[in-house]
Amino acid sequence: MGIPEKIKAIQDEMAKTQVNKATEHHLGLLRAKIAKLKREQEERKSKKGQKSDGFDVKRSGDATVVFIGLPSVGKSTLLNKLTGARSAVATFQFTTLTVVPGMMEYRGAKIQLLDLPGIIKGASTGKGLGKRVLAVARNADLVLLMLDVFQPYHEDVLVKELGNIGIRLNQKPPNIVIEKTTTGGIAVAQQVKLTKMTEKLLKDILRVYDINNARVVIREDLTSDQLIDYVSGNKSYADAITIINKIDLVDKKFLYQLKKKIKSEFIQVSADFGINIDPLKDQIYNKLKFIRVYMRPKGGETDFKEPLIARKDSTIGNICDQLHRQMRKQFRYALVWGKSVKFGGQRVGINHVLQDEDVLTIIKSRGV
Ligand SMILES: Nc1nc2c(ncn2[C@@H]2O[C@H](COP(=O)(O)OP(=O)(O)OP(=O)(O)O)[C@@H](O)[C@H]2O)c(=O)[nH]1
Ligand SMILES: [Mg+2]
Repeated sequence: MGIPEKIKAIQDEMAKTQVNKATEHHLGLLRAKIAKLKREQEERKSKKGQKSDGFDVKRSGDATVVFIGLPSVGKSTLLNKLTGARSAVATFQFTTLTVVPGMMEYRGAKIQLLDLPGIIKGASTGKGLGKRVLAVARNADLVLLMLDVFQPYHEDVLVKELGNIGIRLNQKPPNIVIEKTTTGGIAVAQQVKLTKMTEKLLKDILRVYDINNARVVIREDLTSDQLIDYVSGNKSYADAITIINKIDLVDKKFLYQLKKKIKSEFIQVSADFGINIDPLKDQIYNKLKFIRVYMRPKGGETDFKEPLIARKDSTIGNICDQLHRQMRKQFRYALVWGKSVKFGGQRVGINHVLQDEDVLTIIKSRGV
C-alpha cells in the first residue's frame, strides 16, 4: 500500500469511529499516524524536486504581513488603500496572479504588506496557485484573513487550508521539552498538569514517532494535536486578523447578524469607501507588537523624531544587530531611561530586555 492509500485507510477508520471519551485515545493515535504519513509524503515530494516554493519575494521593512482570501474579496483594493501601491483590481476572479508588495508606514514602523492571488478550497493540495500562495504565508509575521461580507463562512476554508500546510494561527508553539535518551523508557514530568490528554496517549503518540526513550517536561496543558504538531515538526505560528470587507453593501442589521456567524473577532471595513482603514492600521501595528526605542548618543540629545522600531522583547543585543554588524563586538554597556529600568540612566548589559519608548545610549569600548 502506498502512502496515499494508507492515509485514506486511516481517514476511513476515523470516519467510522464515534467520537467519545472511550475512543479519544484511539482517535488521537490515528491523527498522529496520519500526520506522520503526510510528513513522509512531503519529504518524498521534495526529494523528487517537486517542491512547491512560494513566490519569490524579498522581505523588507520591520515586519511582513500577507493577505489571504478567496478571489475577489478585495485584497488588492485594500492593499492599495493601506499602502498607496497599485495592485490591479477587477470585478473578475483571479485578477492578481503573483505577489504584489506594498509598504505601509505607520507610527514610525515600515510594514511590508503582500497582496497575493486568491485561494480556493483545496489550495493546500495544489488547486490553482494555492500551494505557492500558502507558502508565502509561512514566512509572514501576521496573516490578514480577508472575507467578503456575504461569505463570512469562508473563514473556515482559509484556516483549514493554512492549517493543512502547517500554519497555525493565533497559537503559540507548544511549551514542552522532549529530550531523547537511550534507555529507561519515556519519563514524564508534569510541571503543569495534563487535562486534555492522558499521559498514556502522550507516550503512545511519541512511540508513533519512534521516540521510545526520552525525558519529557510538560510546561503547558497541551492537546494531543499540539503534541503531534510538535513532534511532526515543520509548523509555523503566526498571528491573524480577520477582516470583513465590502460593508458598504449592507446595513447595520446585517452587520449585527454577522457577529453571530463568525467565530473569531473581526474588523469590518470597506476598502472601496475607505471605512475603518485607520482602526485597521492600528490593529495591524498592535498585533505586530513593536516597541519604539529612542537613541541618545553619548553626551548628546535624544532623537525622539525617528525611533528605532524593534519587536517586543528585544534585547539590547538585538538593537545592536539592527544598528551595525560590528556593534555587538564593540559593545561595553548601555544606559537606559524608561519603563524597563528602575531609575533613569541605569547601566545595563547586552541581554537587558527593552520596553516601548525606552531611551538608549550605547557605550562602545575604546579603540575597537
Ligand atoms: N462594494 C465594494 N466593492 C469592493 C470593495 N473592495 C473591493 N471591491 C470590489 O471587488 C472587486 C474585486 O476586488 P479586488 O481588489 O480585485 O479583489 P481581490 O481579492 O484582489 O481578487 P483576486 O486578485 O482575484 O483574488 C472589484 O470590483 C472591487 O472594486 C468594497 O469595499 N466594497
Ligand atoms: Mg487581487
